[in-house]
Amino acid sequence: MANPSLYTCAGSRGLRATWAAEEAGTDIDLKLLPFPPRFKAPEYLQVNPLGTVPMLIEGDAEMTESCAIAHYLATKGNVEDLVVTSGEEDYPAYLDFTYHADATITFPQTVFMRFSLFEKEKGWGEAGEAYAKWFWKRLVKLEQRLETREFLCEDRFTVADICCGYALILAGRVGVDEGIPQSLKDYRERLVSRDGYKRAVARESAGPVAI
Ligand SMILES: N[C@@H](CCC(=O)N[C@@H](CS)C(=O)NCC(=O)O)C(=O)O
Repeated sequence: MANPSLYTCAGSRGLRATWAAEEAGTDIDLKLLPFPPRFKAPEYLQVNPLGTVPMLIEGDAEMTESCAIAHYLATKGNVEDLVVTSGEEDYPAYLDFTYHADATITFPQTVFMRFSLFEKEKGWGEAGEAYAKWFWKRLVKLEQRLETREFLCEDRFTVADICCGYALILAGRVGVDEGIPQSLKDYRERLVSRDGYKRAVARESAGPVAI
């Protein structure tokens, strides 16, 4: 069977997927698009009517959620312990943090980005700042979990770290770092120092940048 195709924009939430593939040693065909693809590569709407990235296609399978794609690609490689399975103690926490990453943490960040960066000429800057504050408040769960741990689950690096870690990485890139506790900045440092992360960034840097 052909490699899965991953459509993404460099630095976007698709980095979760590229990173998971690199950590797992999963072969993918990386298809880099300019951001935002709905305007700069409108033909992409034929592939994904949502216009969002990332999107993974493998045979008849189509996926458009970055955290689900990261989990999927992590299970297709040659590294066994990147996901937590149902027999393990931290399985509920693994699922929870993997979903938490986009639904609860990245969501207010993206509203900040829209209001304060992409469409600031509309006068929405103040609302954007409020979303940045909301994002910082929502980091409390990660902060408490990592008080006694190096990684989120099972004392090892997993896709839950990739998914939540990406939100912290994005925060640094878009200028909402000031409300991030030092312990989470240290955690982020541990994540970005991984070879798998560096390889993923290098691979994506061959294409257009998302933010
Ligand atoms: N929940 C989805 C969100 C996907 C999403 O909104 N991606 C952004 C980029 S990070 C996007 O494609 N924005 C451009 C647009 O909506 O036109 C995920 O985690 O993959």
